[in-house]
Amino acid sequence: MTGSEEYDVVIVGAGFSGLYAIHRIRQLGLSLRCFEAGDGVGGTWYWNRYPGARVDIESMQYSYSFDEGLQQDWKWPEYFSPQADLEAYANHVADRFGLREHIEFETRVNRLRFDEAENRWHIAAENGRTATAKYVVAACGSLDATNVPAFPGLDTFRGQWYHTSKWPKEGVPFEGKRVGIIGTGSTGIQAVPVIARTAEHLTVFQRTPAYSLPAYNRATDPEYEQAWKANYPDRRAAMFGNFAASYMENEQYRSVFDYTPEERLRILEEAWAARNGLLFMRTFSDIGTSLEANTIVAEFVRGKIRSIVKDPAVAEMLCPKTYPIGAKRICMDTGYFEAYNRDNVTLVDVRADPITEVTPTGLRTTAGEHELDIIVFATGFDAVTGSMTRMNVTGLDGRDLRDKWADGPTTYLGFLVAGFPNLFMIHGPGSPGVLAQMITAGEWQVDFVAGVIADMEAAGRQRIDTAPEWEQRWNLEVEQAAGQTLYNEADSWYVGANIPGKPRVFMIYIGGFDRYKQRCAEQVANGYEGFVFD
Ligand code: N01
Repeated sequence: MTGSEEYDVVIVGAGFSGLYAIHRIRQLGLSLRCFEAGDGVGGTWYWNRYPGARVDIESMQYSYSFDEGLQQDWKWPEYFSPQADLEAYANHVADRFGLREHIEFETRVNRLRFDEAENRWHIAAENGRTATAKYVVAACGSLDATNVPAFPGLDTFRGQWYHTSKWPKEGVPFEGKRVGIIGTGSTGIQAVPVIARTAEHLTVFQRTPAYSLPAYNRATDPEYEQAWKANYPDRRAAMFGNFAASYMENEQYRSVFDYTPEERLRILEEAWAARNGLLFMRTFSDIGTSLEANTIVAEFVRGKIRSIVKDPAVAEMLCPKTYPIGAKRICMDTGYFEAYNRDNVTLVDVRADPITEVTPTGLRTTAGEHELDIIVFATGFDAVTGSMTRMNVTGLDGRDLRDKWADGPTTYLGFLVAGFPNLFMIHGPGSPGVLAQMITAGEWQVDFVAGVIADMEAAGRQRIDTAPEWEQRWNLEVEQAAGQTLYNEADSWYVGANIPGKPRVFMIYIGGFDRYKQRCAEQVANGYEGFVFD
């Protein structure tokens, strides 16, 4: 379909939040259209098809809550779903609720311009599609703008190269191939053991070692599933009131220092043997806030790495020592460290021996050339802000969002940017985003935005904006919340450190999803305090 059509609402992205936004906003009786870059639904779980891609939050809770019939009917075969199951679920939801008819696929939005005379957004996509809308809901993901480091010579490489988040649907055969993978974050850690099983040789290029803990994935136990299905309303209610939008039970939640060293060790050993990584991180209450507590737990994890990896020199290279455990997103693996005990896996420390260029036949580091047939970039994303700024967004007075955010993103309550009226972000900077369970938190944010739009329409208002002073106030709350944790202690994508030149700002509200909800609701109840209407 071509031509500039007028809608009340345009939604960008048909991932989990975008799909729910279609469902929810349609209930308001407004006209809407969703533009999606891919040729299918699912967002993150559409794009990330790399070997081993799997969610690390239990699927019984990492799923929609808005429809009781859906959550009763759907069966999750595994505790932590692989990409294919999550994509199948997104497709089921799109069909079950008749959402697909509102989506235009292969329509990557690359221009969003606010026309202040009309109070409307003009939307354009790479394929030439144009539209206008009173409101835009940007549900375009926190981890979608791909980061491929600018190594010289990539265009000369005669083999194949892939970024993990743009993986070919038909898959990549590794049999008989010399494969190099750059990056050891959550993605690299999931891919390494799987690629190692079939590649002739796998060379892992590691810049910073990651703390990774066992995932303990397994087939869904029928009793566990039944316990969830019998109690979904209560458990969902608990999740909506929780700091991480997650369901937690049997919490042992006291300070490391409430225990003797022997008790601590026993608790940590029990946790390591039975709890997945995210639960392990909640063994004690102060792992994320006290450096001393954190160091005790980090040393325990380093001990585990040393006990798994047989070559002591390789084990030492794999031990993270330069930042607190949990200050970068904790990784969860299935056989990651064990993969280094295979004869066909080699580890290269590219901090000591940096990659200098891609050659026609491989990768060169300062120490020499590594001949490769396939290079896998598990190098992450221009996270949180990249999916917004790459759309070439201009607001009042033609101001570019990239200029506005040159020193770091500013938002009011994580969803509205001063000077960019009627543009609502889901999981935007300054929201709990990636530090809360994203499907549940996304549902809440979509409901919140739908409420704002409904109020606007009921009052006959044309424009909702905020003011820089309210952005400053909210940024201060975001900063203060982060300041009470150890998150600033690591060079992570949470602070933009993975992208050369990106300002170092902690971009996520870590004060808790529950607190965030309360703050949003308070400001609205207070007569939309901090908002500016026209
Ligand atoms: O990306 P990352 P990711 N030269 O940015 C390295 C979610 N996720 O795709 O640490 C050499 O974490 C970089 O090194 P360094 C999850 O939230 C969830 O793995 O910057 N190396 C790092 O090792 C996660 O946090 C799931 O020094 C370079 C790696 O590449 C987020 O997505 C699964 C480099 C990038 O790690 C992102 O994870 C997967 C360079 N120039 C992802 N540039 C689950 O739910 C970067 N690196 C399980």
